[in-house]
Amino acid sequence: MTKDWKSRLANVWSGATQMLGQWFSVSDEQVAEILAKVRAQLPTTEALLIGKPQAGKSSLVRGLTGVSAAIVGQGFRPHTQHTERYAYPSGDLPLLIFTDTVGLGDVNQDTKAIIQELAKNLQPENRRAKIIILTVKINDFATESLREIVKELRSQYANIPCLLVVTCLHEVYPPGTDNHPAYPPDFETVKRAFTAILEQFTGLCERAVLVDFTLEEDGYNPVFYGLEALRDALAELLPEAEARAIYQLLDEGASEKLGNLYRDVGRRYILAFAIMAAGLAAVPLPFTTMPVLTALQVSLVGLLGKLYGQVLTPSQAGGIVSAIAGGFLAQAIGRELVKFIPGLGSALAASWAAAYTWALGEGACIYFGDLMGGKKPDPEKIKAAMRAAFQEAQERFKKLK
Ligand SMILES: Nc1nc2c(ncn2[C@@H]2O[C@H](COP(=O)(O)OP(=O)(O)OP(=O)(O)O)[C@@H](O)[C@H]2O)c(=O)[nH]1
Ligand SMILES: [Mg+2]
Repeated sequence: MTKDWKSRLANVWSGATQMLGQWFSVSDEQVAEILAKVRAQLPTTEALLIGKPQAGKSSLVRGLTGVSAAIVGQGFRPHTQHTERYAYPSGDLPLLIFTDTVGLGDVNQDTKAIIQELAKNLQPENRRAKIIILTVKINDFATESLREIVKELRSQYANIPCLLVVTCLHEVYPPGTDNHPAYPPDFETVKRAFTAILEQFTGLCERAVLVDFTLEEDGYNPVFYGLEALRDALAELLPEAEARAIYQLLDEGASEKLGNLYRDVGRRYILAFAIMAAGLAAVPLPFTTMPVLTALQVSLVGLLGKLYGQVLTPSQAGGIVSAIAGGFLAQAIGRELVKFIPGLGSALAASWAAAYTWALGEGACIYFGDLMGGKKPDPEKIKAAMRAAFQEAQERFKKLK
């Protein structure tokens, strides 16, 4: 009896490890195909950033993604005359797409051409949630051409919401103020300027928020003052799924400051992928979850590799996924075996998929970090780090359903 039970378990086990082999060996075409399907289901937000030069558009991208606009979505789309597009975390699997207006001067430039190009980005050719984010400095009242652009866009696309983000608050703080007050700031100077700007944009925006997104070296605390208000305003204007994704992306755990620049940026990407993994585990797809998860992770590892200066094809990335995940996974699933094997148990729990993706990303960062430092990656060190990351992440992602 016991023997029988044991041999059955052994069979299940060997079946599972065989399946593991299959899951990890996805061809480049399969990865591309799966990612295309996943992409179509992602709660992606397209944010159209409109504002004068130096108004703080790129800083908004940094606040929302934790990475600079220069790093977000490198090479996502060729430059056009007036707009540039960035995708986060990647062009393959974007959760946020920013369209940045460039060259929107104070002087009445070719406003018509700019409007035309912006309007192209708002066309409903996909089911992505869209929002216009209008960025204005708190001490800038020369906003005629901005208003003209917004008015025109809104008359063409009445159902796309517009959020007014008023930046650079500390520039109008009373003299002698060397840090932010509790949010929202109730300085008379700020209130007066804000009211004046609101008046200018009456009827053009659904909501307005005050922010001050400084640089670390400016010495202001917090660096992203008003980020929660911005998040809440965005969430309120977006459909539910997209709003939830933004909340998760700005989860306080991820914005902790980290010493290591690569790891810090890497974790931003890992978080985004963990969130996608959770979403996919929860949403029934027309195919089993595990290959999708693998494709997602192959894509994540490819992206992290790029960050560390390694260009990888999907199959090379897949090789790394299986190399660093293999041993870890066999251990981690020991307990959850039944749940884990498609057909035997329920779909992967969302928090499990997220935690596993997170741990894998952490492992990959160590792997690439070692390579970059000219060291041979140490499998034991990677496995130990993944175990720790997995446990911590499971706790953290418990609330993802
Ligand atoms: N104090 C403060 N500085 C800001 C804020 N937003 C942006 N800045 C600073 O203003 C400068 C321009 O900000 P960016 O975010 O690059 O502005 P931008 O609109 O992307 O500028 P262009 O890309 O040149 O059009 C940078 O030095 C930022 O650090 C803000 O809210 N508060
Ligand atoms: Mg910019």
